[in-house]
Amino acid sequence: MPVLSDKQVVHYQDHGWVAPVDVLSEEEAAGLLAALEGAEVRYPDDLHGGHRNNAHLVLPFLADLALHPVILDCAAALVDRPTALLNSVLFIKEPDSAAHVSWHQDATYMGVDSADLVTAWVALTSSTAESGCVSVASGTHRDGIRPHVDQFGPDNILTRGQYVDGIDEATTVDVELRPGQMSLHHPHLVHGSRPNSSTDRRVGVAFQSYVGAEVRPSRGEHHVLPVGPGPVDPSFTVVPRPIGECTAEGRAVRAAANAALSDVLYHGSAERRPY
Ligand SMILES: O=C(O)CCC(=O)C(=O)O
Repeated sequence: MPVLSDKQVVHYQDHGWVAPVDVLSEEEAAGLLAALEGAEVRYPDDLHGGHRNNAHLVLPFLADLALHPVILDCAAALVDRPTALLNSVLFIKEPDSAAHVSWHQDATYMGVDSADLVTAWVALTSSTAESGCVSVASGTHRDGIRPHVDQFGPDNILTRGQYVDGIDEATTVDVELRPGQMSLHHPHLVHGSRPNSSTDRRVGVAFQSYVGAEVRPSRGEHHVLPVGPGPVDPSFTVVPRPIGECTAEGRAVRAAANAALSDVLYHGSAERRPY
């Protein structure tokens, strides 16, 4: 039986997002959080806020999560024959921190020619209104890409600090998740998140995004992880799953993927951040 019910698929189509979806038990999520926090201690240069992209290329347990059958089953219900994962982002907000994400649409700078993609945002801690969970402007995926302004704010943890004006905050929905649950969102959905005013870390992994079989790069190189069963189009560069934590090979694969991603995300920008 598919993981997502027909009602959930219709909710996604109508609203541009669906949640919560159970991926891991709370115990499994706590195990992955401990594994991630252990890796942050062992490999501080590889895993920090300025180096948050594509950690699944150096951490086998994150690659396993990217290929979790529940996530892939949901992706297959929402896009046409998903073949690959473009990127992942560790969205970590420290306790009582000003870090936030401005209102934006993912597809704006992703450098692919289609919106047949879906992002899976998996909570490894609880993610609540107090801790700055993802908030969504429901239904905004229907109106195409809106103009974005880059602001590069110091506490804005989005790449260019890009934002869409005119979102009525009163109408947005806080997508609260318990550890191990995920939300799924459409690449045209306007979303963002507020600061973490709780006393705990808020840790989420965004698998951004699973692409349908007909999606192609429109700009730059894309280093992708195959998610099968169909072939990945040769216009994408296929990368391997890591075989150990932060190996020399894994680091090289990630560095190349992140350099290519930076060229895509910062296209046309005078400024670049390290992520
Ligand atoms: O984790 C957050 O606060 C924002 C996540 C986000 O913007 C995304 O997954 O596209």
